[in-house]
Amino acid sequence: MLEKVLIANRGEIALRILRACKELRIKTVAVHSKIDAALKHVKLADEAICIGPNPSAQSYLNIPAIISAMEITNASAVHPGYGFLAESADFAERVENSGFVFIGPTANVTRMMGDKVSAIQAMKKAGVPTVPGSDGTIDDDFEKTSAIAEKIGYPVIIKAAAGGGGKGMRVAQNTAQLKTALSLTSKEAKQAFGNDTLYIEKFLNNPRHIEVQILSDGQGGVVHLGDRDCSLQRRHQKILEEAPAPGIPEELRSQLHKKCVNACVQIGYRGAGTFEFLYQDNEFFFIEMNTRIQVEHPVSEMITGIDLVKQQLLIASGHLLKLQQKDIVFRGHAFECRINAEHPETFAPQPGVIEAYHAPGGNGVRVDSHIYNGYSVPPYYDSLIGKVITYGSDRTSALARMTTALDEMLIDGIETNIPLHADLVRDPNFASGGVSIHYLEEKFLGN
Ligand code: MV4
Repeated sequence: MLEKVLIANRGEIALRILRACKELRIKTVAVHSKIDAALKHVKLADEAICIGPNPSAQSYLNIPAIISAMEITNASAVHPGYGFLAESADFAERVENSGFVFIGPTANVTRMMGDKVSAIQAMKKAGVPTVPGSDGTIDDDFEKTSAIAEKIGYPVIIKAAAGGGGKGMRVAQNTAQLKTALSLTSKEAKQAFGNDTLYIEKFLNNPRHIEVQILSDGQGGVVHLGDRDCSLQRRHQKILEEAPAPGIPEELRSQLHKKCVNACVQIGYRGAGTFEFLYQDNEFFFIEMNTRIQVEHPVSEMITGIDLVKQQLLIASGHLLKLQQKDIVFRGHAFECRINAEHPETFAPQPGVIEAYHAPGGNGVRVDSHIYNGYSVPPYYDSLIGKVITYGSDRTSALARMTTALDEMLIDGIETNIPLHADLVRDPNFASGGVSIHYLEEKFLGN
């Protein structure tokens, strides 16, 4: 077993990782920015080191500072959580070259998935269904690109190979739009990622966002933990997730899960990972793979009883997966509401002191949060301050529990998006299940 893990993150996920380490009797090192000295996991960790000033670029993204902290504390491994350095192949490489374990896939696999074009090509080769598209990158020969777009059929979407998560994409309805879209997206990609490589896909106008969770030991053992529906989002920020994805024919789902498992064997995937798909007209289309633990992982934990972070630690320790697919039983339904320190209507971030906090509870209610009475939400980082997760034997009872939990939760001193969630869980369209990625934004236009 790993002896000592450095947690290269903050907030609720740092606390989540700390808890998993404690259960496995692994020693912990917290690293934090100046303002984050009062974080709950910092106080609970065996050791804590301040790695820099408040801006992430100088602390949570500061690779030399993190590696120095590993050397000073004699940590054996680093858990990157999500965000920050979680999907940095350069970070993974420098960790491993310094003789430490990176809790995640190999740097090469992370690099391959970071380039969306190579990710799609690997998946296509492994038998995972992809979006009809340019089948590789496009060059600056407009006639050639235009012919590709005609063949795919308009509308098409132009995407940056280095993009993902919504940055660097543009839709074109016809040849004229294609020309402008190409030059704008290329400039944007160069600016944002230092890489202007582009590719084209058929644009799906009203899909759902469904993802498949896998665990792979990198030694041939792979299982899936089913799917999640993450369609409720605003400006590429997920708001509310659930597992399993409702209303999908069972045969389609199980075929997809198997394809993801096979792909993990083929690419030599190691760790927890997520295959992201768009789902429209009863078809799945792979778009990206996430090589990290995700914010919404608890909904998959709730319906399988598997602790994904503990599994990550076991895999990183070199253990073969003890889990076999036949032993994973899917039971019930789970929802997760992301609680953000932001104004419920304007979405403006709301840093400040939490004057009072009452967490919800009861049967089937889980709260993953680092906040406490008197905690001050700093203005420097993501506005996520916690997650409310509810479980029920079916979708209706899990949703009823979420409604009760949200009504019970109290956060005073700052505005949060709890009222938004309280409204959403009562939305009849959401209650019937299977709304598209555009639903939330459209609902707000109507308000
Ligand atoms: C698409 C698409 C429609 N058609 N690709 C947005 C983020 C990136 N992960 C991929 N994205 C999309 N790709 C094709 N071919 C629509 C989106 C999209 C989206 C996808 C998932 C979740 C939310 C979204 C919001 C807007 C657009």
